[in-house]
Amino acid sequence: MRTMKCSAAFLRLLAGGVLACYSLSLPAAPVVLLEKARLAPSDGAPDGGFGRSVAIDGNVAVITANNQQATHGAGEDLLGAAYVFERQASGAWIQTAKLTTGDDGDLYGIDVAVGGNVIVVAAVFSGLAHVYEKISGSWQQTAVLGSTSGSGSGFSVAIENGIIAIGEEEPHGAVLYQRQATGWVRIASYENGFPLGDDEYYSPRVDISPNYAIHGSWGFDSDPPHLSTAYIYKPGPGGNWAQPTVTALTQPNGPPTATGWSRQVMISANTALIEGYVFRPDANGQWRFETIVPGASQLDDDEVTILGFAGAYRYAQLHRRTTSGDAWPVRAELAASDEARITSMSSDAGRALLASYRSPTAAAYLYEVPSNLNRNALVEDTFQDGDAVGWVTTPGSTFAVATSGTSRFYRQTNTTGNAAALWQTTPNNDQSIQADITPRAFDGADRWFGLVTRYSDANNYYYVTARSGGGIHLKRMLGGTFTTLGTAALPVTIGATHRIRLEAVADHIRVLVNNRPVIRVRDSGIAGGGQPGVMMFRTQADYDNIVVNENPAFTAFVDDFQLINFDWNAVAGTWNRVDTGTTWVRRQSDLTGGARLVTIGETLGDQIVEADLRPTQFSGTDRWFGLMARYRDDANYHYVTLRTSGTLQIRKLVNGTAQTLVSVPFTVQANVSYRVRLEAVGSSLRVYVNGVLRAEAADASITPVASTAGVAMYKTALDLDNVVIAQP
Ligand SMILES: [Ca+2]
Ligand SMILES: [Ca+2]
Repeated sequence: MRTMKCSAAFLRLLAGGVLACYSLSLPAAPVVLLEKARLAPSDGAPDGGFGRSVAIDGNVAVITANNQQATHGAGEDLLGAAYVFERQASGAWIQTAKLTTGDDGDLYGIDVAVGGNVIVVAAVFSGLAHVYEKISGSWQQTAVLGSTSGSGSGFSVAIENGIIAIGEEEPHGAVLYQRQATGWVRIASYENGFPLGDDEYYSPRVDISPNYAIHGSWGFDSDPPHLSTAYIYKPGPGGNWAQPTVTALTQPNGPPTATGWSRQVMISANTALIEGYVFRPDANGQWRFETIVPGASQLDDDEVTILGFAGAYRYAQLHRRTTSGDAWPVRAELAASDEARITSMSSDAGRALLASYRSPTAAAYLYEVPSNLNRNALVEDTFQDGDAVGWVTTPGSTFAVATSGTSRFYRQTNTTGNAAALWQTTPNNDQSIQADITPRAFDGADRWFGLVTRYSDANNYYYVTARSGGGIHLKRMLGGTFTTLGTAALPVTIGATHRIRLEAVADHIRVLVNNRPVIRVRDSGIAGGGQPGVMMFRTQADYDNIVVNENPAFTAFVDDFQLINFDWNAVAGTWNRVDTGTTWVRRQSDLTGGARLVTIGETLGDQIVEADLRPTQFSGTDRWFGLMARYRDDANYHYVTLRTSGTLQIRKLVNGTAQTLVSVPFTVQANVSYRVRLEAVGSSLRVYVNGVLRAEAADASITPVASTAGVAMYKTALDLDNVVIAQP
């Protein structure tokens, strides 16, 4: 019997301890997507800053590059550029142009917009918006707008339906241009809000839809304050943009904010998104606040899709408006296959474009959003039930469930050749399998243990091998001939547990070690079919905690505290960023009570939480420190405690009431760093310290939806470092 997680359903414990799925209560978890295409500039973006701004419309994607070496005009920035990619009939995205002004210092590319055959690139230091049109198959500059008062100041640009909107600093507002026979003609100039002296915000953000234009006004904290306001313009009779009806919106719930609200504004047909606040006009045309979408950044033209930041920018969330229209749940999680930190995003017509301005490797990531956004169920086998139901072994294999202490696992002891066990159910073409693998003996040199996906027969499958002499290789067996697709370094030690994952998701074939990708290739040699499983060659090995699912794993959150960013919520305690002399850490120094630090940004599935925890001082006896997972709120989460009383405990807090699920002996000392990993996968909870499984428990009382994670302690001072939160 295996434990099941019912992602698309409601997990319920029946009499007799049987887990069952009900498909009534909970919506399905969102699908996890890796990029369909990786868009890399043909010249590698030599001046850096690729991904500063992105825009996608139809088959055209534009990614700007600008390194902005010195900000605010205090020095020179490097040459900006806009790279144009177009989708070919084959489905491939090809770079078709690199646009540039040739001037270094105009901050060309701070913003970009594309609509049909028109691209607009903003250059705020020169106060200009450069307009390009695709003429006879090539992108040509057809106008340079701005530079005089009231003509646009090149900070924010938008285009829709043949009308360009440009933010204007002085007078404060927006300027509209329309393509006419003679060229781009200014048709409206809107002046509203408070012009800001601070050159960090040269002019308001703008956007335009076929029936509305919008700009935001930052506001000013004076007496009386100039409130942050978003101005919406509806063209007058005959579509006259020069004589609009104006609506001014301030922050709707609670006292309006003086500064900062309406910094980010977007409008699409009859929906406006202002700093994550969604507005729509009612039957009388009055704009009404509807709801808040946390982290929201980009509103799609379809009016039902919002892209937002999540997990300290390690992935993006795609929200879809429900058919009843009253909510915007997350329906997809978009991650880059190489864990890039996401800094900019755009979406259109079922595609999303993400980029990482901060990435050392210049790339943008193009996603095709499928029609089915439901994540399929994850299956896990811990072998704690003592059987191996669900596994089919290949001839020449000798598998049996074995026991050591309280742990049960799947042991293979035959060393005459290849040995394998396959997961019996027929999964989707997308297959991921991860396991804790402990080699026990190699029969000779150059032996290996690993995992398989898309295993149709002994001659056709993907596999990963951890080699007896060290190293890990990703291979493909096709028609009986093997090919090595990629390699990475890996210490391989008899008796040590190796956490390895192999994924075949679309043509992304990846190997993860310790929940981080180490080998990534695109390969379509084996497009689908077959089974996932475990495999080894003339090696005795133990397999445990096997997870089989169809989605790629992704790293939702990483923090080594080297950057000053604080993507956390300090729930309790005194937290400071401290330089220890060798690295930056986040230090908790309050010894008077509990201290908790949780991440900003929720994940929607299972969690693997890992960190270096170094206690420096305990006040009193039976003090503790540890990690939290599935943190729903400060009264509901799972956690592990490493205690000065000599135990390690997995606990849960449900409606404020704590309960110990398992307690094992474990000794902690001050000023020793512990690499602690807490896993909450399906109904399983596991704790590893320094890579060794120390305790496990089963609990299904906190369902894995919309939760954060973090660090907790009680009357303990501690240095925190190298936090990683992954979703398997
Ligand atoms: Ca086990
Ligand atoms: Ca650090």
